[in-house]
Amino acid sequence: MRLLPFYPLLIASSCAGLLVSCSSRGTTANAENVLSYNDFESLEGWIPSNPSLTTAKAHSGRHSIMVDNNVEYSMSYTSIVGKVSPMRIKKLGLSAWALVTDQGSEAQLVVEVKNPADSEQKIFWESITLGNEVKGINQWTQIRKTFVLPESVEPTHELRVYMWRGGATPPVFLDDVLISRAD
Ligand SMILES: [Ca+2]
Repeated sequence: MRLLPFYPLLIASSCAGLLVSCSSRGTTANAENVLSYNDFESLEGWIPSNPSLTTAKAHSGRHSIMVDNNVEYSMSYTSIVGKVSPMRIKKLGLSAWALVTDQGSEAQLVVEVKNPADSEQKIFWESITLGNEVKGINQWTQIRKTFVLPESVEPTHELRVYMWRGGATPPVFLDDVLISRAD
């Protein structure tokens, strides 16, 4: 399979005049394995006002999402597993660009699978501590991880990807989030 740079259709027009910024994202995946991608550029005005959507920092374009002392959880990717992929997802790939503004940030990038019919049921929860992964403060760093999903994940379950501030109080930013099949 050929490894293709991933340029989502939604931002194709905005990329036309911004080839440098688009090609500098360094976000790649086998196109057929991409489950979702968001650069957060097309949301303003289309969704209810959300304190996580910000123009304070951005890896691409003008927008990213953030958590801080006042924003416990970022905007979340939320979809029913069976809608995400008709085939079972054994491994989920996650790539995102993160920027932290203080040393030792405890903000987490979370992948979670829940049962919408039973919120108490723990299906899957793993996270990446962003402060451990970034190269330094105020530097955009690409975060990549593969999550092995358990066989207990059912098509009716809900897949969620979001940032949780954990113990972080200074802002933490996330942009260009790519969710892919990594089987
Ligand atoms: Ca962006």
